[in-house]
Amino acid sequence: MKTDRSRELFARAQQVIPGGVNSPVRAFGPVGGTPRMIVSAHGSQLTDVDGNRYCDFIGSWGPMILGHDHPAVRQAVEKAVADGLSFGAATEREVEMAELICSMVPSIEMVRMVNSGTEAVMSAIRAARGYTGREKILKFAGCYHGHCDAMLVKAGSGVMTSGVPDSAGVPKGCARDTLTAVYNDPDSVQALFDTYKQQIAAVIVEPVAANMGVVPPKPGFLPFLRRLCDENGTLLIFDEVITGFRLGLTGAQGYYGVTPDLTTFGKIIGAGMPVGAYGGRRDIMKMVAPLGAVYQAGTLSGNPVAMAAGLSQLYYLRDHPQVYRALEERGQMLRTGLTKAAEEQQVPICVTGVGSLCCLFFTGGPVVDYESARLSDTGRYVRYFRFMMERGFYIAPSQFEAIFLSMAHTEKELQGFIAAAAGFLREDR
Ligand code: KE4
Repeated sequence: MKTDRSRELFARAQQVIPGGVNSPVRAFGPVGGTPRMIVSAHGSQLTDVDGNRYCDFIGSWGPMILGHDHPAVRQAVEKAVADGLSFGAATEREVEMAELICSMVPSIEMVRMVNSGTEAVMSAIRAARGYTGREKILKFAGCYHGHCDAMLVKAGSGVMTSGVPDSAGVPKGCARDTLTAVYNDPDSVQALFDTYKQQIAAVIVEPVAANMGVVPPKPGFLPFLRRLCDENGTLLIFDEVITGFRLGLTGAQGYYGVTPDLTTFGKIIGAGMPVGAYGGRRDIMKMVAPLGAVYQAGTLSGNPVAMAAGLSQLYYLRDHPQVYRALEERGQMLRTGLTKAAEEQQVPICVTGVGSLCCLFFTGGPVVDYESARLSDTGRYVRYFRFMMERGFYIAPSQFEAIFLSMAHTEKELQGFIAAAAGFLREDR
């Protein structure tokens, strides 16, 4: 595959952008090779600067649930652009977006628009701390909630101790207030609550973990978190930046029937434009400025063009709920096909997923948390990535990400993916 132009552009990029990218995962670090410079995307197809075409199984990391360049989204954005890009003032579309989210997700009584998932998480954590007057936040190893300081923290020497920074530049003082438990392990959560009784402002969790590969919650895990938070006056935050409006109109909270106190959104609600949001119980959200004492602001929050994009996608999903059955069928087809291919080749892989989220772990599994996910053969994943890329399948350049399916993926494309993956499993002995 010719990648001269991508290589040339990436070399230039590395002179003026850290790592040559504006988000680390795009640099192809774990897999090596030349990151593709993409010039356009339509439906399920990406085209790079060298004219190579790919079937896209990343979908901009989640926003493109309807596929790229969906007519409803494009028309809405073109119309909005004609009226101006940003006013720095309140607009009708923001009211419409807030009313639509509140109407679609029962737990959301009030919502604030921001510009990214990170900003949504950072703000939700601040609101939780402001509301409870407590400072500790409990998260789970392997879950990713964006790059605010409080979330770039890993478990200390022992899981029972306070956190330590997981990035340079994160103050120890900040890390100390972030506790880390084991996903799908109620005992690890109970132990931290026993130790830090009444000090924990919130538990934040990806209701389906999709940043350590895809790891669904074990039955009872989410209800356990809900019960434990209620017993301790702790708030439960569902980070639905990925699962929100992907697992259904009511996201993972509807899919699993567990109601959080706050929810963070991103990705799908912007349809590819920079949008995040956090919302939930009115008594908590009333703490947020200018109504309350928790400060949070943003020049481009609720941007009119971004709202037009997000509104068009959410209206489409609301008015075409059959989309979710179709997405579930696509996910099932892929998971069944990959599992069958592995069984035929007698290769130990663990296929996971929920709805249109899928993951192929190169380990026999089961994969239930970060530790078991890390048993995957990442060397084999690198070979798989290169094999699939060469054949025009654009997948995550890391074992610890997800496959994001869309309404634009055809059965033929899914069967082609399965056949290519089966070819890899056959060849890579
Ligand atoms: P952003 O700040 O990247 O919009 O959202 C952060 C975030 C928050 N919560 C969850 C559950 C997320 O998955 C994310 C971001 N997801 C990654 C994909 N694993 C974004 C890709 C990237 O970092 O470039």
